[in-house]
Amino acid sequence: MKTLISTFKKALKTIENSNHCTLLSHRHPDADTIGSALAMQYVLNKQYPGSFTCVCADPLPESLLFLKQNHTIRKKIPSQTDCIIALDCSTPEQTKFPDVIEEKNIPVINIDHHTTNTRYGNITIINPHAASTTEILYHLFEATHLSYSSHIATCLLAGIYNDTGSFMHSNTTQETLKTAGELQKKGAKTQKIAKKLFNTHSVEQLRLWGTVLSNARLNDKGTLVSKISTQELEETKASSRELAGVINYLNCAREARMTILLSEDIHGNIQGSMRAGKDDIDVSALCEQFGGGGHKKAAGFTIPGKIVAQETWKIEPQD
Ligand SMILES: [Mn+2]
Repeated sequence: MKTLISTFKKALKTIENSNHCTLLSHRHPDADTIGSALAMQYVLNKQYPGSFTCVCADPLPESLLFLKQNHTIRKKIPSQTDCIIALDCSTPEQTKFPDVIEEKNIPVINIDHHTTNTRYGNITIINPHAASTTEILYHLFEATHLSYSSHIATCLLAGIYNDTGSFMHSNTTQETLKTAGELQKKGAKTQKIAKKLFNTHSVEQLRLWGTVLSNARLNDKGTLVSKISTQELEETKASSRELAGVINYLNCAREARMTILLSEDIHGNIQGSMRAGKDDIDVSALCEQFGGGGHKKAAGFTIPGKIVAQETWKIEPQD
């Protein structure tokens, strides 16, 4: 953490010398990437004279609209940008603006907690032991005495809640729980986060999850695989974004060593999500074989193609 703090101080110097910083979140935004961007925007706005814009290429899901100032998030990088801060984005592609990041004309600050982060950018602040990017930010803000209000504490805690699955995933460390306690002390709205992030489902979404759960098949290696085709998705009238979260239910299966969810998207790609049910499985290594990545216990990939059913036949001998 010590080196990260001194790197952060260097980053603050770069930010101080910029007129217009863009704070980038990853595509298919979650509470960690958005919570991080909004918190950074607030803190920097208070401290530095330049202007700060949050940018996310994809629209926010309804569950994140309780985070204050979310209406200030733009879809495109402003042309006058002279500094980029990427938050919770393991690769430049994750931002949907890889060209801007790789042009190398402007400084890029990369703050993240993914083990698979490719360390792009001029300044990298990466801690794979942190449960969320917001957990890293909490420590950076504390160390540099950057103060913030209770609604920013809510943004930071929302990131932790999201990435630990309400403190149920194995990335929940002593440090994570301590940080969550500190954020609650600073006025973070714990109940609101739990309700907005986890207990808001449409009927269509429940129907979609029902289809995913009933499509689940367990193979003889202990892998639970489910799928959803574009046609099945249409039948439920839910949006593909509403798939988020269902894999954690699949991964509840007692028999499953690992879980895979395959879903077709409208661009002719298959989105794959994997979760490890047991400690000895590294799903990020598996997803990397398909050009994806993520964490040891939760990872994903995208490949062009369609899902096809495979049938096998066998003879059942009669006595
Ligand atoms: Mn994250």
